Order: sequence, then structure tokens, then C-alpha cells
Amino acid sequence: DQSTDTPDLDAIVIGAGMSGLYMLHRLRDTLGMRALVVERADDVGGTWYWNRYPGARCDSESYFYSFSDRLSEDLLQEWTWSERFAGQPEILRYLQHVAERFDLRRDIRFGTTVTAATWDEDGTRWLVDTDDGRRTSARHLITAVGCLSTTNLPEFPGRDSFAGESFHTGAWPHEGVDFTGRRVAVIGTGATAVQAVPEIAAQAEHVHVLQRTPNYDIAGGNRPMTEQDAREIKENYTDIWARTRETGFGFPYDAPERTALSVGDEERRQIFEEAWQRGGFRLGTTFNDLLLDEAANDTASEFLREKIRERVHDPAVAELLCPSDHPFFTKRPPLENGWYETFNRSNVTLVDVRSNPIEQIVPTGVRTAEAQYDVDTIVYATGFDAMTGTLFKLGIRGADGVPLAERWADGPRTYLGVAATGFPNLFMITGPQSPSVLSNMPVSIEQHVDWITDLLRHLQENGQDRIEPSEEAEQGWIDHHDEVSAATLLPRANSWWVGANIPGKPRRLYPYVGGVGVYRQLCDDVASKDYEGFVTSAAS
Ligand code: NA7
Repeated sequence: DQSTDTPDLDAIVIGAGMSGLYMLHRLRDTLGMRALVVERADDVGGTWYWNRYPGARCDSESYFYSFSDRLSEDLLQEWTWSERFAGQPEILRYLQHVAERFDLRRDIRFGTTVTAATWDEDGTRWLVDTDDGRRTSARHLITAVGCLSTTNLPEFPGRDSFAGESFHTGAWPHEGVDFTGRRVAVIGTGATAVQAVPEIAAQAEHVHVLQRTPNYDIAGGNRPMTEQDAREIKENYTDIWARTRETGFGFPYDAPERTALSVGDEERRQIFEEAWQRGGFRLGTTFNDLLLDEAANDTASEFLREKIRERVHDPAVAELLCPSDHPFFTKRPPLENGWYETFNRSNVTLVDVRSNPIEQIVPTGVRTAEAQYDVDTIVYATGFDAMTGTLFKLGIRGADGVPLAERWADGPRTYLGVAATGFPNLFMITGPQSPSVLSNMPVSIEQHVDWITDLLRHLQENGQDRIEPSEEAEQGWIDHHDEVSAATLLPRANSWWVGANIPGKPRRLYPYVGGVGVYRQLCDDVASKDYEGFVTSAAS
């Protein structure tokens, strides 16, 4: 309705993944608002809708990669995960179940892409254009677009000349891909390739894995969830969630109190070994200075390199798989379940495309500086334009028509990673400069959604319609973010966390590394001081 300036809706949410589903529930069922979710896919699920490649699995343990008691104590008690680390199909089923259970689909417009979102100052509202030709207005706009939702397909010369089939892991065909008898090239060795390659290798005739940078992969330790596991977890959920909200990464693991060099070599080894045996990101939480002190970090890096050398039979291949250019955990360490052993198979070849770079895609395969690999299928496990890629594609224009991409040309500018000066009534769930990808996502998602919900309630109760962070508050947050980043080893590595994977992307640490617990406290402090740093007003 554009005949008046009154917004059609109270809020539009973009994205129906975990964030969008929970946000819709809060807006509609907690605040009583008129809300709509716009989703480009034809169903809910977000990341878990798109990433259907073989082996796709969550790297957070299933029992805390879910909605907490904030959403529903009953759901927590009724839902039982089949594995310690859930696979994509099970997580998608879970999110579909949540959509059913809370009757969310009726307020989601599926198969619809946002093409522009323009702030209308006179109407104190967002005008949201979608590819179905409609324009819908809302007082508030909330992005729930995830952090890894715009795929990165490198511009290799000749890419489109390839005569076989090619797939990006983040846009996998729903019907799946049968690799039987196929010769396959997988480009990339990040978390995705590490999950997919063992599955593809079990089927394909031959797999060439094209590696530019080796990672410190951690043992995944996936196994079935036993009845006893499930019982213990369900009995302890109150404590589990409390811990996830306080710790640095949003995991319920004990926060380390020791530095790595405060213990002897033998004891340190045992601590690493125990964490390794238990699997998952525990290894990153063994000592409190692994991300701060290079000498401490070296001990973990060397432990992991030893593991690689033990498991990969060919010493030359093992050395190629050993990282040496970056400290442990300054790039996201993949979790692996049989990745290293895959290189002992006769049908798997590791190709070092650092020393022997990919030059061109040709109709029959991949040509590097030194050789040509003829294949039937190319799998691009080349990652994402993380954190900002999707936000920029939305065509957001704030006050005075300034595009978000322009305002952020030198890097993201946010207050608390959730709001931005010049973009009134815009909220970003797990936006840049919030813990987001440096945390167990559901914990950060819930914190953001609940905090935004409280803020909107505060506006409702005070008769305020417009909110925007002040320049000073925004600059203060950026300064704090940069200071915390610089105190860690993270800016050193060429990771997607610093935007290094996308040509021309400003090099900044995108997620906030101050920790989930600290961040929550900072957000709560802002709220308790009547949303300090924000400027509010009533619609004229
Ligand atoms: P990642 O972690 O960004 O990995 C992408 C991989 O693709 C990585 O090994 C890259 O090498 C490689 N890559 C990217 N571009 C190229 C080019 N041009 N040539 C050769 N190799 C290339 O993405 P994932 O999908 O594995 O994981 C993303 C996140 O999803 C993950 O961290 C979890 O949070 C879930 P590089 O290391 O840049 O040298």
C-alpha cells in the first residue's frame, strides 16, 4: 500500500534459516507484530537448505546446535539427535519441524528474492522490492541472511567452457550427484571439502583434490548418539545453555584457565591428546592463549602436524597437507572424519595448486601451470563471500539514499554488529563485528533475536518509531572491535574471516573476537542504559 505513508507491516525479515524462523516467532508471537519473512529458497532452512553436498554436517555438536530453552523446553526434551554431530538432512528436518510446530510458514513468502530495500524517511519505513514485482513496506527491516550464503566461484579463465558438470558445494542439486565411475576435481580444502571428499572418493573412479592452503583439521569424533548420551544431555540442559552463553565461543566446554606454556611438554601433549580423542573444537579451548601468543599457538600447530604425519602414509603427501603459513585457528579449522586417511587411497591424488597454480578451466578439465587434469566433474568447494556478500546484494539504501555497500566501502561500520548509522530501523542478525562465525551460531542467533525483540518492545512501550545508532557510538564499537582483533593472531592469516578470499574485499576481521559472553554483557549493558548509543524518535 503506497497511497499513504503508513507501513504495511511492522517488520520484514529477510531469510528463513534459523535466524529468520526464530525472529518471526518473536515478532509475531511474542510482540504481536505484523511480520513477514521473505525467502529466496522454496522452503525454510537457510544454510541447511542449500548445502546438500555429500558429507555436509555441522561442526558444532548437535545437542547445542539447536534452539535452546528460550524457544521451547518441550522441544528440547522431545527432539533427539541421532549423531553427536548432525548431518545436513537431520538439521533441515529439525528446522522444518520448528516451522511446523510454531506455524511459521504462513508468514513466509518463499521463492522470493529481495532486489532493493530503500529507507523512506517521510514514512519512517523501509520499502522492500522483491523479484515478484511487489513492493512491501515495513517499519523495521531485519536481515537474517546468514554469514555464508553468497557462494564464491573464482573467475578462472575458461570456467564456462567446461564440457562436464560442475557444482558449487553451497548450491548443491537437490537430487544429489552420482559420482560412480566419474573422474572428479575438487577445488578447495576448507571445511566443506574436508567433509565432501571422503564421501566422493568412496564413489568416484578418481578424485584430484586441488589444494592451495592446507588447514589444521581437527578430529571430528562423530559417532551415534546413545540413549544414555541423550538422557544425560536432557537432564543437564539448563546448565548446558547457561555455559554456552558465557563462554568465549558459545560452546558448553569448560573455559581454559591455563596458558599453554604454563604446563610441561608431556602434560600439554596429554591435554591436547585428550581433547583430540574427544573430538571437535575442544582442542581450541585447551589453553587460553592459543589465539594470543604465537609460542603457545606453535605447540598446538605442531601437535596437529604430527597427527597428519602419523596418518598419511606417503611422507611427501603428508608434508603437503601440513600447514606452515599460518598459526592454528587463524583460519577456521575444519573438523574431519577420515579426511587424512582418504589420501592413502589409490584413487585420490593431492595436487598442490600453490606451487602449481590453476591457470585455466578447459572443456576437458583443469589446467595448471604444470599439468592438465582431465575430469568429468568439477566440484567448487571454494567458499563464500562471507558476512557482507549477501548484505550488499540486497540493495539496501539508507538515509539520503546511500547504499550500504558504499557506506561500508572500507569495511563494515556497525554498532554492536547489529545496527548501522545511516540505516535507521535496520537490524542485522549475526552481522559483521558481532561474534557470529566465531561462535556456535545458534547461541549467537538467539542472543541477537532476543536482544532485538527487547529493543523493539522498548520502542513500542515508549511510542518510538525510529532508531539509529549515533556516529560516536558506532565509531566506538569499531574502535573496540579493531583493538580486540589486533590483540589476537587472527589478522595474520589469509582467511575468509578477514575477507582475504575475495579479490578487492577490504581486509578487516569481520567477526568479533571478544567472545560470546563478553559480547552479551556489552549488549545487555547498552539495553539496561535505555539503549545507550542509539537515537530514537517518534514518527512525525
Ligand atoms: P573456505 O573455508 O573458504 O574454503 C575454500 C577453499 O577453496 C580453500 O581451501 C581455498 O583456498 C580454496 N580456494 C578458494 N579460491 C580458490 C582459488 N581461486 N584457487 C584455488 N583454491 C581456492 O570455504 P568452505 O566452504 O570450505 O567453508 C566455509 C565455512 O563453512 C567453514 O569455515 C565453516 O564455517 C562452514 P585458500 O585457503 O583460500 O588458499
